[in-house]
Amino acid sequence: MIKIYFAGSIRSGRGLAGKYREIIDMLKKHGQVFTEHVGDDIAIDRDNVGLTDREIHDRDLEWIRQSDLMVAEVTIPSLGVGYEIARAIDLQKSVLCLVDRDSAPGLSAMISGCSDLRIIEYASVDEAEIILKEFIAENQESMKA
Ligand code: 6K6
Repeated sequence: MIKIYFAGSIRSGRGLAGKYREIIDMLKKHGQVFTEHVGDDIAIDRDNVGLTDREIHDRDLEWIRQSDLMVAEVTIPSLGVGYEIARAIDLQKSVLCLVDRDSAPGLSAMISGCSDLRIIEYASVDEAEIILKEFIAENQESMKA
């Protein structure tokens, strides 16, 4: 089963948490998602209670190492998401960035200008699903090769 790291804003704003949840639910049909809590405020508190920021960082980085690919929802600019994307690229992971066409404040040039990233605008989660299915299938093919 393909292992997926989903990244989305936490301390940088939770305005799109519902979208994250829908995307995560869709990704779960295709593989194992390490970071389900990113779509769920109650789970963020439950899964991280008692953990220091160092422990959260080290655990999340280990999940990035173990993952086959990363899907990052980058509409809300987030230091944590940008950092995770950079670490995933350094670890040679495939990274797909999703941008909500209606609510994007403008992507950082360090994301939009990065040739290691695939960046896709989407208007609905149904539209994103088509793109994500292709991305997952491509990665499954290259894992077999
Ligand atoms: C609870 C309340 C506030 O923060 C927490 C617990 N924090 C985190 N728990 C799990 N993952 C985290 C946490 N903070 C950041 N991350 C990781 O960075 C997630 O995998 C997200 O993809 C990303 C969010 O970064 P920020 O800078 O928006 O918080």
